[in-house]
Amino acid sequence: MAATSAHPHPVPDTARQADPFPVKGMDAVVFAVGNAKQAAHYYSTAFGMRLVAYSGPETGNRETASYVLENGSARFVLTSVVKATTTWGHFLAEHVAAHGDGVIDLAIEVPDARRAYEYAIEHGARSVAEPYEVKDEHGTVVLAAIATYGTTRHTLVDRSGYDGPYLPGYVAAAPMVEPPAQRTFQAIDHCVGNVELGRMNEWVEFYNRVMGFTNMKEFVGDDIATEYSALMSKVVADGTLKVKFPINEPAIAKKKSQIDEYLEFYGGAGVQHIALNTNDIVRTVRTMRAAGVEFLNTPDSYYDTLGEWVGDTRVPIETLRELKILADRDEDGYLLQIFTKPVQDRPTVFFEIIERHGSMGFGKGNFKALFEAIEREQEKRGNL
Ligand code: TYF
Ligand code: FE
Repeated sequence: MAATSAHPHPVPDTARQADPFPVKGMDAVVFAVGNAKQAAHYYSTAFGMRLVAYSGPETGNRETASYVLENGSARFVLTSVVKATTTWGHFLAEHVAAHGDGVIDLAIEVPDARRAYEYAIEHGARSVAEPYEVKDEHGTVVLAAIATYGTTRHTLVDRSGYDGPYLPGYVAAAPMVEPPAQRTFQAIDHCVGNVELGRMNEWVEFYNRVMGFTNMKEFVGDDIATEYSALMSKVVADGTLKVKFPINEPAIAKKKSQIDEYLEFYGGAGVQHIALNTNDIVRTVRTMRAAGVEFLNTPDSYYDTLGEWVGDTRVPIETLRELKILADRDEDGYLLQIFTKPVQDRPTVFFEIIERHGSMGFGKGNFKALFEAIEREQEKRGNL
């Protein structure tokens, strides 16, 4: 058959226009840390990630050392300053001095970084980097960046013209240790930000306006906040739900908010937790616990009544109790989740491991048990 100029089933323009800010997913979570070499070792040995790329003095980069770790589609980049010479090196050094180890960039993969950037700027985003290209023998990547809460940014990444290990300037690297036989997790489920008192709605509206993200139905409102959570939370997501950003703010409640503790020790707004998807949370938690990862504790009383309301989760309640895994159910299905303690000395960034079976919620049924567990840790630190 002869080729025709018109595609027999053209994508209607309305469908193309429906998403003003199309995203492919999370590109990377970029951390600025004091010692990227050791952090890369921790995420390799304790989290089961695989080192895939590196940039540093040995590759001609005299200023910073960056380790790229992957697990399925989840990508972390750990960056440290070797010797600050440019604005970027000084920014990183000052960031670590002010905030401790933390997330500087929630990078989003987009089909067109120039368009995404232009849309964001037209809708009021603050520019961090105008669109630019980086090239090497593997092809070209188009990058741009906009500011979000605190000192955090969103780099917009179009890597469709690139087949190297990460970005130009990086070389492929071998794993630091043999990764676990079975993956511990395979994707980034959501990335949570803590913002200052009274500013949650402002940041929710920022994502509505700048990225066309819409609000998901799960949130922590005034009622829950005053009763026990000491925080308020709303979730924004892109139309495909691949990128989900809950935003928390402290609430004035009976106890000092865990969000205030974060803001005090981080020195402002920033990323609070990164949730990671697994298909087998029982194995993941066993593997990570055996490697020394500390998870929040959950009292036995939680498991005494869990079976009455959560129904069948395919994992015996006794296994959930043994590993302190939480479970929740809504009209769409169920989820299993667990939270690590903070992964640095400051009570700031932590992780969540989540196994979803239909539910697209965030564990509303667990908020009480979870926030009480966080408060027990806050109390041990003398911050309650
Ligand atoms: O991402 C979420 O919304 C859940 C619940 O400080 C949550 O993981 C919310 C706030 C918080 C810890 C967990
Ligand atoms: Fe979460």
